[in-house]
Amino acid sequence: MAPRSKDLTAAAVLDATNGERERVFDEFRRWGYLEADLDPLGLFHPLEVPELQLDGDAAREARRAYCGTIGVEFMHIADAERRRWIQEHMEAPQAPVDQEAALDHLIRAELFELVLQQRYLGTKRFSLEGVTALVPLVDEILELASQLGAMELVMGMSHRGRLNVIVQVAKRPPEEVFAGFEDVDPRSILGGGDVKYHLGATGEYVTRTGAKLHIHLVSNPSHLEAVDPVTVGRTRAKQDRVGEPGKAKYLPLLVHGDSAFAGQGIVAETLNFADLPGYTVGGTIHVIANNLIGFTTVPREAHSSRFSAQIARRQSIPIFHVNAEDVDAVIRVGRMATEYRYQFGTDVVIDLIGYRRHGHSEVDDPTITQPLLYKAIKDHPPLWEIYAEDIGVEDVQSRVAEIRKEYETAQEKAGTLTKMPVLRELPNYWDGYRGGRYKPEYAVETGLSSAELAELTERLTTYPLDFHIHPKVKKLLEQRAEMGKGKRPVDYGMAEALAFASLVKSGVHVRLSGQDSRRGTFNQRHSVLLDVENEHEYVPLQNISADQASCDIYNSTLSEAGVLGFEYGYSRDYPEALVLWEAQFGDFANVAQAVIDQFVSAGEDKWGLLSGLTLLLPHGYEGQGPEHSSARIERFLQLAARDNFQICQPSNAAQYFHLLRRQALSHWRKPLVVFTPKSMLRHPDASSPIADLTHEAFLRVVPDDQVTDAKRILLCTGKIGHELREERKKRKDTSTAILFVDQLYPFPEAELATEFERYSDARDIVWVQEEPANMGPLFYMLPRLRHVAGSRSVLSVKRSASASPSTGSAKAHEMEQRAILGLAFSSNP
Ligand SMILES: Cc1ncc(C[n+]2csc(CCOP(=O)(O)OP(=O)(O)O)c2C)c(N)n1
Ligand SMILES: [Mg+2]
Repeated sequence: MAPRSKDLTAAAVLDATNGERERVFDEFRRWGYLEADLDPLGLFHPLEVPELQLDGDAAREARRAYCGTIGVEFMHIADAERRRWIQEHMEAPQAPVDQEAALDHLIRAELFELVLQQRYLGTKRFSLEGVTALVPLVDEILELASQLGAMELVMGMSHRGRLNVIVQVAKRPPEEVFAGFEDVDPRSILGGGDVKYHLGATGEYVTRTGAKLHIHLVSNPSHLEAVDPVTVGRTRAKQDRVGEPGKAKYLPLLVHGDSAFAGQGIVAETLNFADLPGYTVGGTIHVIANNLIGFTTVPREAHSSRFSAQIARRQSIPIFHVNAEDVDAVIRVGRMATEYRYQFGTDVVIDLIGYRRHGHSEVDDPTITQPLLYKAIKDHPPLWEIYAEDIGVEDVQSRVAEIRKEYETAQEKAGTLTKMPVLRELPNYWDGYRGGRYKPEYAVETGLSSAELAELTERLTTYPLDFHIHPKVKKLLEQRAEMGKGKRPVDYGMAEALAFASLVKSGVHVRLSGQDSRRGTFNQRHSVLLDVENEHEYVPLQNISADQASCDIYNSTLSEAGVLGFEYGYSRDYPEALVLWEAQFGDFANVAQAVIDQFVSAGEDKWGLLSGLTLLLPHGYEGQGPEHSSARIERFLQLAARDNFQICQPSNAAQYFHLLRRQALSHWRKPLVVFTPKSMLRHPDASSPIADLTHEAFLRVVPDDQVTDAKRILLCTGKIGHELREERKKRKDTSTAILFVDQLYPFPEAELATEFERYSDARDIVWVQEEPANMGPLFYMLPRLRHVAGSRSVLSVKRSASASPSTGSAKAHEMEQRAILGLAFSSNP
């Protein structure tokens, strides 16, 4: 039956009303956050958005949802379902909040700072006051996350409020933190250790509903935001260890400063990992502890966007701005953000807007640079006071006195401690791995039998019958098959494939990432075969044996600091794996210098934390100009001390094979820096007979088996050694021994002494390098060589000191190279 016309009209009116209401709401959904009431001090004024100057019931309702103390940016999210999710949650009535618990968190957080302030006046603690709502916020995140399957929170944060978080979130007993202020045991860490607001901590959190969550606060350096990719990489490793459920079980949380979030590029690099197969962790929760200041710098000087959080807008993820003094709203945001992360598996950003009670640190006077702001802050009551009044709690003073007493007792206890407490426990997968100085007992045999090599070769060079392979790759695999059979010398690409294959076969997980690493920048790897007709992938390294470990090789984003940080983090939670990061050219590693300085080289010294991360850095002077020649060997050697890492340049394919296997199989867990070849990748001089892969182990110094009775010894590392041997052949020289130092650090003193003894008639020992005098290993080698050489003279040949690593002219390079070779063989270099 057709509807009567009266119904039609009513429906049309209803439609029109709904349409109008939706239109009004949409304006507020889109722009509401700009008019939201976000700053507790009221100094960061809401904007007046023309589109929102609307009257009527719908506008009033929409304003209540979107311009209160929560402002959410979400209309840039491409996915309609996700927008609808946010919309429904923002427009729904508010669920009740456990206000008593929230008040308790606030009092605890504020009093902790107060006791520190009173007992340790004049020391830095980077107080949380002004954004103490962080504590009930994290509590709510943990409450929800545990309901949704989380077992562990992996948390990265910098200085601000860190000590408070160690006590309130990681649940370390407060006396452990106070002990840091007492500096109870300085002798135990002479020359090492770190300041108290950088150390990591672990603990157990019990949620309001009684669930237990492990908390892991990651150690971090002063370098703001450098810990971000490390935290995410650590989370990924923990997740990978347990397979698919890992994404729910391990939740990463990053707490950022507002200035740092906007200013540090590594934030953008880390955000960019969110949805990438090799790097995703199913969503990181980002919290900006936004005090609207960075040291003395105000937002209008710190970012070109209205909110520091807006760097995250390039991603299809929500940004929740919330007034840090509306505690209930903060908790509501924590709930929404966590549910969203679990629902959609993406990052979310919470911009917690408050203020900073004191100066940047407590020894800094902020009234010099922000006199008016600090006048306002001086008269502003602490949040617990405001909240207690809001929710009508009367006997709050007795609660305050009780908590203060607890902290004071803890503080007195700290004064009686004689040993610095260790704030963290290591997971048991670190059992059996060793750091510290190298000991001979860490040596491992790395050779494989011919039969094993043949079997691996077979797996590496075959693919399904119906696979349409690219003709060039086909040829490469045919050549590799010949290499495995000893019909052709093994090159670096094959040596690496055999090393990886042998490791995964024996159960060692291999993970390598870097720019264009799947194919290899120099066309040398081809770890993934692509069917030319349908682009289906076949990965020989994933088809080695039925019970093999996985071999994951990823093309990384075009980032160095972020990716290296991630892989360092990964290595921290997967000590049994061979984890490698590859630079496209070695020089690009300097973009990741902060990660190298702060984590890779110093992590053990500062935090007692080990890593077996391997860096592959293509290096060598080949006339490609200042930027593609040098991986800056000198920088790594300068960082080397107390056996903190291994620095090697394998001179041939077999050496590379043994080195990779040594790194995975030894229980000495140290970062390994490998200078890898470019032009020598397939060069016959640097290729190896397959028999060399059956030898016992990596040679720190590669002896010269062509000269027995030398008058001179040329010492070098890398490509130049092959050029020197070629030159020697041309000159028909039989009195010069040429040795490769394949391990630069730890210094192979015993091996060199043996070689020098072998050539007892050699009077001159000459260090030859391609690098200019102010670069390369020269500064490092000379004093050490003199020590080993005794009365013999130690000379050197190198390029003249230079401000840039090399010439930009290929011809000039050739001339220089000839001069080096000539000098090396002249009697008076
Ligand atoms: C990479 C880096 N650059 C500079 C500094 C020095 N520094 C320490 S804290 C700070 C201000 C940080 O401001 P913000 O990110 O807003 O955090 P807040 O201290 O306000 O919590 C600066 C510049 C640093 N630690 N790291
Ligand atoms: Mg700040």
